[in-house]
Order: sequence, then structure tokens, then C-alpha cells
Amino acid sequence: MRTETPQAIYLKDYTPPPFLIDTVDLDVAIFDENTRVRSRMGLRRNPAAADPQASLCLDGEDLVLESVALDGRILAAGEYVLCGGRLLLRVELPEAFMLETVSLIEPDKNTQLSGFYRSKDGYFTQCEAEGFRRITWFLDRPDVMAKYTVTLHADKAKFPVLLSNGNPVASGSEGVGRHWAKWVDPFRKPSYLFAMVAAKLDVLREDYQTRSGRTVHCAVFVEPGKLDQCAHAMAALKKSMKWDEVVFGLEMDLDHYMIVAVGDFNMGAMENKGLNIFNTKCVLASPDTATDSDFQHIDRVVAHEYFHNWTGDRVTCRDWFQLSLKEGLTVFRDQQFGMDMHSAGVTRIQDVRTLRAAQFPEDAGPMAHPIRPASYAEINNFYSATVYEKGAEVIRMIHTLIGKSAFRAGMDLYFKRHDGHAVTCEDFVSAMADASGVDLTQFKRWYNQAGTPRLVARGEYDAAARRFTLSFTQQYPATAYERRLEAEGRKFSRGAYHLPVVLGLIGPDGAELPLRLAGEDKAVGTQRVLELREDEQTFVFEDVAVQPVPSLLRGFSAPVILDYPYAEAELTHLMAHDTDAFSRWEAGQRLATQILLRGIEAFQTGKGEALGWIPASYVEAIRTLLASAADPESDPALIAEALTLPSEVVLAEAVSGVVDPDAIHGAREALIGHLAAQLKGELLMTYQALKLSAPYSPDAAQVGARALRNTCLDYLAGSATVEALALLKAQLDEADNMTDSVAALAALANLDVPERQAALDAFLERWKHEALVVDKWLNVQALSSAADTGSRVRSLLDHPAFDIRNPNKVYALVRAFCRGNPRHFHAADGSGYALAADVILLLDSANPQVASRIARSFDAWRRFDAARQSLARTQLLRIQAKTDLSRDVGEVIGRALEA
Ligand code: B3K
Ligand code: ZN
Repeated sequence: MRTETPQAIYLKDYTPPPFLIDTVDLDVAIFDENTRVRSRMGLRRNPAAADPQASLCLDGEDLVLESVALDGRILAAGEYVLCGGRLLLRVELPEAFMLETVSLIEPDKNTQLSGFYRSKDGYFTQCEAEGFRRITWFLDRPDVMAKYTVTLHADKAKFPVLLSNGNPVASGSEGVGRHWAKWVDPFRKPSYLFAMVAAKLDVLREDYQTRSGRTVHCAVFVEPGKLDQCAHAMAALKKSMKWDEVVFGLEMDLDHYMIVAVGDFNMGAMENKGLNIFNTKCVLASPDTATDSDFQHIDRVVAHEYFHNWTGDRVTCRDWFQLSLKEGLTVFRDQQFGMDMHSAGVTRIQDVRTLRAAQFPEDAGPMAHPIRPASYAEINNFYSATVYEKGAEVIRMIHTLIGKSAFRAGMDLYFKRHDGHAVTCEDFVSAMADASGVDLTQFKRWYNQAGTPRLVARGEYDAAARRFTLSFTQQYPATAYERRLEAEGRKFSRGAYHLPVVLGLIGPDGAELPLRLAGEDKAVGTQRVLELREDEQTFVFEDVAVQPVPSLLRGFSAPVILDYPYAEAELTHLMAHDTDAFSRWEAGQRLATQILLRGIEAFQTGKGEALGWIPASYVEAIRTLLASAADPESDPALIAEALTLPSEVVLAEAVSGVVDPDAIHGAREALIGHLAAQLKGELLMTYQALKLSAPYSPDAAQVGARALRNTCLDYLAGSATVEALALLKAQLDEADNMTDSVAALAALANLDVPERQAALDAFLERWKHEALVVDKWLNVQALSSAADTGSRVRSLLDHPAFDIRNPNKVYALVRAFCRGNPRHFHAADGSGYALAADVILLLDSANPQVASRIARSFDAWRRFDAARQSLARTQLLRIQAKTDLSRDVGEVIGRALEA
């Protein structure tokens, strides 16, 4: 039995690679029973290596080695050794040499979906982070960059499409019914960006003209018969190409840009140079199979992978500790793209919602880590909300602190200095500091300190002096991360963050007040960026004629928890008058959270149902909000966001002390029920007024209308009255798009009524041949609030529509249940924990990356009552007792148990 967290790798131990690989020539022959990979590499000693005599040790995993040859001479048995997934050469090596290895791999048996693997329509790769070593022997680390030539051989009828990175240079037929194709990538790249595909696929081709007049041949490859679902991804790709030219002056550098969709994929997509491989979920979309959020998600993922071509591929990471260098920056870029393409306010709200739902809990749990961790056991566990989403917030803060044009100059300098190299987060921050002249030394703490800082703010108005004094205190208590460093006896320091607070002051009439800080001659605008650098800092605003309500952290200018004692009336005021869309929404969320926290307490003491904790003024504020939908100037998408209460997961974070999932659920449902009852007329009217007659389009206007309409439906449905059921049934019958169908189905899935099963059956019958729609069918059941959800999810594991080997199915059903349905996952009888553990144990050997993602559901186990903790602990120990537990799951479970 494994008793502790697996062996860690440390950032401080980084050394440059002893050898460099300049060229790789792969010859890959695919047969039914196995694939033979011949690799010819041009190597030389690295002049920057610490040990000029170092021996050569190549990474390899699940490879059957047939032969090794050095400069054309086959090595004898004693001239190399295979040990612990490594190939160690025991011969004297010249300064530069050619090394050839021949190995066999079995992609049909590769259930991990890392390396080269089989899916329904053919063979695909996934090499980040360490999948290339599952294809051939290599120095499989991002700071070894080589030029690749690849020749693929396969059966022509079964796998007519043969692709790799770069340009196709030759192809032909061979043998009986076989063919080959040769690809050359003109750019040096790390092995994690390698890709190849041999499959039967349909393709949509379109050209893109770059601003300098070059033609890029774009192609989207999909499962045969799905060409009608590719247009949106292709359009998203072209929009991204254009946007990067306009905003960052970055142009596509290749003649071919290919996107290949595959149904079996561990995550969303992968930015391999010129040959992105995508989960079908992030490519395929038609109005009747994809929702508005699917369409928007596709835009963002296509953009994200495209943007990686510069931030990731042209300039890559020196080592995996620097992952946020490419991920945080690229998420920031795709967020900016989203804000430019759709509604800026709604996009920012949704991005912050994601951060709060996924990253804040991560910072508060056993897997807490800074955006650049100091150590890891399994790198795949660190493709985390912290590295991605918090990483993007850190980049956003630089953008806010130095300003848009200095940021652009910083990006230009970054590419000028580092194009074609593997670099560190410091290199990025230095480029930003040098281009802007702003000292970002202290700012770098964001890269090394874990945890969500708490920003305590207090405002004081002196009417006589017409002065408003705003004081800030930063709090950054140690997280599980620092506790672990301490336990390991490692040195670390912590200190105040350098962060921007974007603010405005709102007067009693709703107008913005001019801002003059003490010491300034005159007011400078109505919105300012305050820079915090100290543990405690005070700002004094002069000439403030009336008591203001401060609008703090506009646009969510820093990833902190703001503690400001807003009165409920002040929040209602901000909800109505703040000029910043995000801050209006934020005020509403804050108000709802304050009320719900009281409701949660009331439910715990048996007084919840009486609803005495819901102020009438809140109902009126929501009534006003709903009424504003009638104003043609209003944005229904923003109103929908404002009507959506904080989720149960986000509320659990706001609770201090023991988390009671039943009370959280009870209070939230009670508030929804009360609002629905009080505002029934307004909800119904808004629902009816927003019915669209135009043909479906995923444009902002239609998306907003559907979002608000379906939010109203959701409120109305909670009552389960005959009237509400009729509404749901009518929408299910009449909907001409998946957004409306699945909204109605999800609302119905919450209700314990006979109509529910009938609707679910009919939906499955209609869509059983569309894998991504079947995922939605599983998902609505996993997220259902109905009492029998736990047992239904358990029986769905055996349903023919579910397949534990397909990550999308596991995410749609199991991850959604464990991470999106806290009341049922944390069921008092422990059934949710047992279900998660069963799935983790089933998946651990087959696909450790997916198993590990499910294992993260236990992160918060210490926050629950003793009985739940004991049930969770039993399951954690049961998982830990598995023989040969993967490093992925071992690290997550080990840390959870240490917490
Ligand atoms: N870089 C990939 C993620 C790879 C995950 C490996 N476990 C996708 C992306 O962030 O664009
Ligand atoms: Zn990425």
C-alpha cells in the first residue's frame, strides 16, 4: 500500500539538458497489431550543460525497443541499458552524432489517450506534457527544440488522411492497399507540440489571407458525415487570425493550419504546431445539436489554441514549472478576444464566475499552489485553474498596472527577445517591466505565493472636510502549499502583493464623482487605478461633496476576496447605478450572498422555511431588474447574469466554518422559490416577450434573449405547478434549437414528476446517434436537484449510453455530479463519495489523467462535518490502498489525506 504522496520534482533542481536535438526524422508504420516507429535524431552536446561529460539518457514509456544505432552502427546489448522508463547509452559519444532507434508501440491498447492512440475513426496523438516519450525515445522536455520530418505509412482505405505538423512534401502508394505521406515542419519545436493523425475524416477547407498578403490554407477535419457542424469553428479560426493581427500584430507563420476533431480526448484541445487536435466538443456545432454556450466555448477554445501559436509555440516554456507562462498568457488573450467578440461585460462576468467556482476553492484546498509551483509529482495535475485562470488574472493585472499600450510594447519586446526559445516567467515579466519602465519586482510574488489574498477595505466620510478616506489591508494567510513547504523544511517568504484596485465613487443620485487624491491639484477623471504594494495603505479623496458609495475592484481588477462592509442599500444602489457592468453584477452577487448566508444559518436552526431572512427590498430590487428588460437599451444577457444566484459551490466558499450542503441547497432553493412566487407575473411576461421568431443564430442579441428567457423559465419551473410543467413541455416540443431544448430538459430533470422520465426517454431516443448530445442528456441528470439523483447517476454508469473509456462521458456524468452537485455528492450516507471512489478505481490504470480529475472532487472534504469527513476518509484510504496507484491519483489523494 502506498502511504504517502509520490516523489516530487523541484523547480530549484532545474539544469539545462546535457544534449540538444537539432533534427528528428520519424518514420511511422501503422499496422493493425502495432506501429513501428523509426527515429533518426541529430544530437550534439549542449554547450550550456553543467556536466560536459554527461551520459545520454532518453525518456521512453511503454515502448518495445528493437534496435539502437549510433552513427549507423547498431549497438550491442551491453552498450545501452533500459531502466525505469529510460534508455541509457553506455558508449563514448562524440560532440555531435546521429542516433537511430526502432521501437514498437501498441496504440490500440493505449487507453490513457496520451502518446499515439486509437479512437473510432483512426489514430491520433496527445503529447503534452510527456506523451512524446510514449511514441519514441527522446529528451522529452520542453527546452529541447528540434526540426521534425515525419513519414507516415498506413492502410489507404481505412486511414486515407495522413497528417503531421508543417507542410506536406510528398506522398504515394506502396505495398498492397497502403500509402504514405511525408510532412516537414519548418519550425523548431519542443516534443510536446508534435502531432500526427492517420484516420478517415471529412474536411472543410478555406483559405485565409494574412495582412501581409500570405495565404494560409485552413482545414477542419471531422468524423465522416459531420461537415455540416464545422462552419462555426472555421469562422472562429479566421476571426482569431484577424484579431491577433490587429491587437498584437501577430501573423500566422505557416502555410497550413489544421484542426482535427476527435471524440476521445482528455481535455479541450491541443495547440500542436500547425496541427491542433481538438475534442469534438470544442469543434462541432449546429443549432440543433449545440447550445449558445457551446458556440461561444468553441470560439474561445479555437482562439486559445490559435493564440498559442505565438504564446506557447514560437516562445515556449523552459520547464513545466513555467506552464503559466504560456497558459495564463494565452487564457488572458482568449479572454480579451471574447470580450471584443461578444459583450465585454458578460464575458468578464462569466470568466470571473469560472475563477470563483474553480480556482478559489483550489487555493483554499489541499492542492493549493502558486501559478508557478515549486514542485510537483505529476505535471498533468498542474494543468489547473490556478495555472490557467489565476495565471490569466496575473497577466491582466500587469495589463491594468502598466496600461494597454505599454503591455503591447512589452509583448513586442518579449517576442523580439525570445522568439524561438524556451523561457521562464521572469523573462516575460522582465519584458513587461523593461517596456513600461514600471518596477515589477514585487509583482513577481504572484508567481510564488499561493492562496487568494483577502483585501480588507474600509471607507470613512468626513462631511465637514468633504473628504473620503479609503484604507486597505492585505491578508494572505498560509495555504496548504506553504504548510507543506514548511513541513519539508523548505525556505519560503511571503509578503504584500503589488495589485491594482480600479475604483470609482458613486454619489447618492447615482452620478460618478470626480476623483482628486490628496496632494493633487485637480480631479483626474471618475475612475482611477490605485496601486497597492503595502500590507496597509490609505488613500484620501478630497472635494467629495456627498457621502459616496465606493465601487471597488471594477472589472475584477485583482483576484482577491474583497471585504468591505457594504450595507444592503449601498449594494442595491451600486446594482442600479454603477457604470461598470461587472461591478453592477458583483453588487448583486454580494447582496444575494449576504442574504443567503443568513438563510443558510436559518436553515441550520430550523427557521429557514419561514423566509424571515429574505428582505422585501431584495425582491423589489429583482423586480426592478426584471422590469428593465422592457427597456430596448437594456442588455438581456446582463440581466440574466444578474438574476443568476451564486452557485452552491461558490456559496460554500463564502461560508465560514463547517459547510452544510443541505442548508446551502435549502436556502438557495427557498430564495429562488420566493422570488418566483413574488415575481411570477413579471417572469412570465419577460419569458413571453423574449420569444424569438427569427431563425437561430448564435449572435449576441439572440444569445442574450435566450439566456434571459431560459433564466425566467428556470425560476418559474421550480414551483412544479401544472402551469410550469405545461411551459416546460411546450418549450421542449417547440424548441428549434438545442439551447432551448436542453434548458427545458434540465429544468424538468429537477422535478420528481412522471413527465421527467418521458422527456428524458424521448430526448435520448431522438439524439442517441449524436455523442455530444448524449453527453448533455447525462449531464442534466447528473446536475439534477431531484432527491433520487445519487441513485440515478449510479445506475447511469451501467447505461449503454455511458462509456467509462470516453472522457467526455465521464466528465458529463461523473465530474458534473461530483463537482457541480454538492448536495448529492456530499450526501450524508456517503453514497456520493463511494460512487466517486468506484469510478476513480475503475479508471486509475486505464486513464490516470481522467481519474485524477475526478479525485479532485475530494479536495474540500475537510470542510464538512465529522460524519461526512469520516465517510470521505474511508473512500480516500480505499483509493490509496490500490496496488500500483497512478502518480496522478496518488498525488491528489495523498495531499487530500495530508490536509
Ligand atoms: N496545452 C493544452 C493542455 C495540455 C494538457 C496536458 N495534460 C491545451 C491548452 O491549454 O491549450
Ligand atoms: Zn492553453
